[in-house]
Amino acid sequence: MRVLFINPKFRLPIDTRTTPHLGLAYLGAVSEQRGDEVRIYDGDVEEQSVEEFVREFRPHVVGITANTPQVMAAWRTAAAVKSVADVPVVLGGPHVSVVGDDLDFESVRRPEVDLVVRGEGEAIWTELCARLEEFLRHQPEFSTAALMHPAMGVWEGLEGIAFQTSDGEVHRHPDQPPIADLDGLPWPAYHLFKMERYTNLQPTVDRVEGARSFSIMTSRGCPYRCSFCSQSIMPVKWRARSPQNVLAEWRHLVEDLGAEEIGVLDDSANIRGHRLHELCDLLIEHRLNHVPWIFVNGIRANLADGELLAHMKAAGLKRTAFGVESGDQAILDSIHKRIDLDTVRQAFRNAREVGVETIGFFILGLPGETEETMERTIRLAIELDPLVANFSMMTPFPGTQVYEQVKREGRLLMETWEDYVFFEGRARYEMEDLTAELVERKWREAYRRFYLRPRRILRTLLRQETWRQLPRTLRMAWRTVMLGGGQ
Ligand code: B12
Ligand code: SF4
Repeated sequence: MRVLFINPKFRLPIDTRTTPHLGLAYLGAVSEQRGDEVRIYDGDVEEQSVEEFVREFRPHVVGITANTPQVMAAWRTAAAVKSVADVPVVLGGPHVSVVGDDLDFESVRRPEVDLVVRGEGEAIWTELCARLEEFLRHQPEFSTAALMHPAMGVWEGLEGIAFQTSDGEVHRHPDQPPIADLDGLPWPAYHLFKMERYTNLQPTVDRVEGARSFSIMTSRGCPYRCSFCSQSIMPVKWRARSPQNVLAEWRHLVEDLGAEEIGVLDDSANIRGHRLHELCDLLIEHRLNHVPWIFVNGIRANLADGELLAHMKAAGLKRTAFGVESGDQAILDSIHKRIDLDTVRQAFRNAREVGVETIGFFILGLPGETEETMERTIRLAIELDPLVANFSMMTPFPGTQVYEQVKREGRLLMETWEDYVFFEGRARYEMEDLTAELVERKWREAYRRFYLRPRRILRTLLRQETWRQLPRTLRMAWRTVMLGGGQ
């Protein structure tokens, strides 16, 4: 079959990186394993219109990914696809996987969407395509209406999907269990992407032009349940690939694809230290440690001891993020971060001692915050002094505990799903004494106070990258001074 996957275009705040969509890269790989002819249309880098692309490729099925701020673009894209071809359109990704708020039904009720896949997509996609192929074999004159006719029963028993049959009934099948054997998955199909069109991992601090950056995921899921974190895709069960399996893909990225930097996208890569120690041994033994890698989304600070960080540094780790979130212990406890501030401080010290650069993620405006608690967060950021401090305003994503709390006790300030982004300088909810004005003021202050310290400015000026990409540096400086948001 001809299979098309789409990452809908989404207006990104300036200087955010663009990377190939790892989820679609996995789905592309399993589809190719089935023998499908696969194309990926990434709206962030594509020049052709979706309509033109569909007209030329004539897919048998279209799969579109959507996180929350992207979902409306996904619907518009689905409508564009349908305007040129009668082809089944399937939506997947974090937004449509939130069943608590019926967000799967929200999408399948739209005429331009036929099915929704919830959770990890690889196994479901394979089965879905097999059923569609079987249907097509017996229907030389394809119509989506026939495919979705209740009497056809094409989707019977397929777990993890929701759909609307052509009689208007919506159906939700039970979840399918998380993929148990991650080593059994194929490697992401990067050859389906126009790699030269993407940025590097962290364009705000590293070289941009000509970098060959790839992502890898060595584990899925997270055993923690922070109240603000959207976990609709990756279930509570943390599953890891074996070090040997990760090594094989790592080698492929470096030796076959020429990776110059690797972003490790795991939610919590360091749940089991010995797994990482073993991986580091392998990277060193196979001389892959010359290619720098970065934990872009953060590792758990309570599991980042000096020995592990030193070993990872020797294996090529250049930088790691930590989700610090708050400088106030009571707030940290209330969001179930399950960490204390001294442990966070120790993790940053450990990283500094072994020469691993750090990124700190901080959130302002968590439920229960006051001017004082946010002040503590800003002070902690300055004390920890990571290479990059990222301050976001608390954005309650559907399916999270904070979302439920704000719906009960506060007021969401977002009008459409497109507003669910947290780097735009706008507070996203109000609750009791926590006003938008207060959070926005503290957020602007956080950026100014962190980045406009003389010591910090000096450090920036001493970095080669600052001068190598002067226009970008000046743009960032302007944003930091005028708006507050630099990264
Ligand atoms: C890397 C990353 C980014 C990168 C790249 C995003 C990308 N396009 O991949 C960047 C930095 C750009 C980014 C930005 C944002 N991100 Co982000 N990101 C991630 C992260 C850490 C990893 C994504 C990943 O590669 N996952 C691994 C792959 C295998 O999973 P996947 O992409 O979800 O795909 C699987 C399934 O979802 C499903 N699937 C997905 N699409 C489809 C389509 C079909 C047809 C089917 C059948 C199945 C299917 O099958 C795939 C394979 O199993 C996730 C956390 C996480 N654990 O996933 C957050 C995450 C996706 N991001 C999140 C958020 C909030 C954002 C931002 C909105 C933040 C902001 N700035 O305000 C922006 C949105 C910008 C945008 N344009 O969309 C949330 C999404 C929550 C939600 N309800 O939407 C997540 C879940 C983090 C979290 N726990 O809160 N992000
Ligand atoms: S914020 Fe990090 S530790 Fe907390 S649940 Fe999300 S991924 Fe896990």
